[in-house]
Amino acid sequence: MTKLTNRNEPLVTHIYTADPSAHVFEGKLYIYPSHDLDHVKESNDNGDQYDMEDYHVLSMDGPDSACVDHGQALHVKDVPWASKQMWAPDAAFKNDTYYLFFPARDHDDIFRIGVATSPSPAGPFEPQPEYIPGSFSIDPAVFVDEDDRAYMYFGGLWGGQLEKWQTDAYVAEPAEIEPDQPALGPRVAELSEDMLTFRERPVEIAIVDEQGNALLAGDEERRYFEGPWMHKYKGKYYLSYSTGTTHKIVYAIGDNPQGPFVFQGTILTPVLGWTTHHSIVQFGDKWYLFYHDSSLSGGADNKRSVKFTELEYNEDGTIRTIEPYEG
Ligand code: FUB
Repeated sequence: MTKLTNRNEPLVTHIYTADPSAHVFEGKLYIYPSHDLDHVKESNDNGDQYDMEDYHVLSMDGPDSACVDHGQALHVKDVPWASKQMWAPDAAFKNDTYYLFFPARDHDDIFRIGVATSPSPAGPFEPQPEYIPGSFSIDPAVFVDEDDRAYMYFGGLWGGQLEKWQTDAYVAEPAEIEPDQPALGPRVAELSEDMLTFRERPVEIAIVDEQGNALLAGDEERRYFEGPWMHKYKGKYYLSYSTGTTHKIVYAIGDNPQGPFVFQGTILTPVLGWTTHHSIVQFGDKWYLFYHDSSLSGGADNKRSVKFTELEYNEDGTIRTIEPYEG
């Protein structure tokens, strides 16, 4: 008998999965995770332990159904511009085509973002020969708005190299950002109609407090670290992300897909394992948080498993904080 997928339990246990980007395509839930490998690597702040090589696509008929692994959808050896580290991907549908967006290090060891296409949400995906011109860093999240305009959000500190892109040029050894300086924000760029290039140069997103002041680099409970996600609820734009060093998923709300966004609070308290990474999706009249933790591997940071749980809003549009190991 096929095993149903329980809330707050790994979607699959035959492979390690992480960084889930969930979407409803063709009436089903499709999940685009990283595929963590069961190997031992040197662990450091550069993220060398996250040495992934390929992607698998998962799907569920609905939140109460079994999870299916559709097998390998793309391998780094088939991407001419990429050398290693296939990190958190996302997918989008437009022009009757499914697009898989993914970061990887290029042959100069610089993270770039590529795109691959398929007629099916399950893949396999055919990569473009070059990375998206002007792309850099990690964790692409692509949001297609109701007017059909598509935006890519991206960027990650430390191993994700965002500090090295404070100007339009890559700087291998950038100056330290002091705690009382404004934090680096994620980047956003509108995508071209064919979804294969940026329509414009990426711009930095402003995340501010209730007084309109930029969050500071030393404000590690609230400032952006990596893993952006965009969703829309009752006409407002919700930018959610990981705080990295304080291990939370938090969010900010804006009136425009490119910001500014006003910080609101915590969606998910820390999970087992250093990283935390999520997505938010509506299925029917309910909303779900997809996330990962390292429980299946007994706490190995680079051997994670994707899980999901329901996400609820308060009357005023704020999100109720989720404690992953309660109830
Ligand atoms: O999976 C590799 C990296 O870990 C992702 O790109 C980050 O968001 C973090 O989850």
